[in-house]
Amino acid sequence: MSTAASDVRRDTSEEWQEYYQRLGKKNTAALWEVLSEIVPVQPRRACVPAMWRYEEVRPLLLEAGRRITAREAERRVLILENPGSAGQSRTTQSLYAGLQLVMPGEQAATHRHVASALRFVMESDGGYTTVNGERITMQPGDCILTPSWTWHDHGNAGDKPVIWLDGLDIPIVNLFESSFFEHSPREMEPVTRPGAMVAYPYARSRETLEGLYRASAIDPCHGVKMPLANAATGGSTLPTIAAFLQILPAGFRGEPYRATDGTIYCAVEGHGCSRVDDATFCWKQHDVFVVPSWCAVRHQAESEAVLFSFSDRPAQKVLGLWREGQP
Ligand code: 1HN
Repeated sequence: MSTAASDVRRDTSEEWQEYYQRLGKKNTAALWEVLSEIVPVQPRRACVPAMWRYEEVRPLLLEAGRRITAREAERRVLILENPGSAGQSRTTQSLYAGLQLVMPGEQAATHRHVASALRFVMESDGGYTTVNGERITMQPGDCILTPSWTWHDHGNAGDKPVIWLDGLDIPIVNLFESSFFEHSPREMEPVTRPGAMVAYPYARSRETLEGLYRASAIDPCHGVKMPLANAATGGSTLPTIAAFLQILPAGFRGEPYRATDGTIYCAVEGHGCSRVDDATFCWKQHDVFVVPSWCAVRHQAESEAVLFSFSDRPAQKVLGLWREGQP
């Protein structure tokens, strides 16, 4: 470890302390005391690698279903909180993820907020989400977007629990202190945008991925990884969030990769293990794991496997912050 100038300059003598106190009184502070902390040589992260096993979290979510209604809760969600930043309602430094439950016959209220959302469906037979008045059916594996400030509600017309993974850019919105939220005064919002623009049915994306898999070379780190492009703009899935679907061939032994976009993964098909820095997460369908910023990840798959993932990559790219590399 190299010693930063600020480490050697730090002076605790009474004379300096008295000076620092006078600085504090005038709302000033000595940069040389904090520089290496506020501008680290490489990302210093609070978030840590973590995994949530579906078979462990699902019963807790169903228990919430017995304890509180979707109406009472506004949204009945268990936040997948990063253990490195407990109590901060975040999964990576910049993104929030949670598992949401809608019980048969339930309806979650219509509201809108500045934060953008995506939903990745785990269990649904009759679940739907409404975006700006357009009802979109939820099927397992579907990804559905709720762009910033669009009205949305959720319902379950079936007779089994509907469960999905939510991804929102809440920590980004709150970093900028630009959050607004409101309830709809109406029961249903009039249709203002075509729903096809915000829905990625799994059957369709899986077919596209399969085509790519047959036609392209296997990336040594990612297998075959495909972004879910925004149908309206051709750009990233959402302005702040990019979602991906990737296929790992049976027996895949990936090389390590790291990037500054902390990424949330959800296993869709097959099983395998991902090594994230020193942690190893062996996953199967619906398990969720997080690869924090600049942590090396290396995926391995026993059977052919499909992973869904999302990160803040487009936000970092537009700000000129994004970096990647092979450690
Ligand atoms: C929200 O509106 C949803 O609409 C899910 O399903 C999670 C977390 C925080 C704030 C709003 C939803 C949310 C949320």
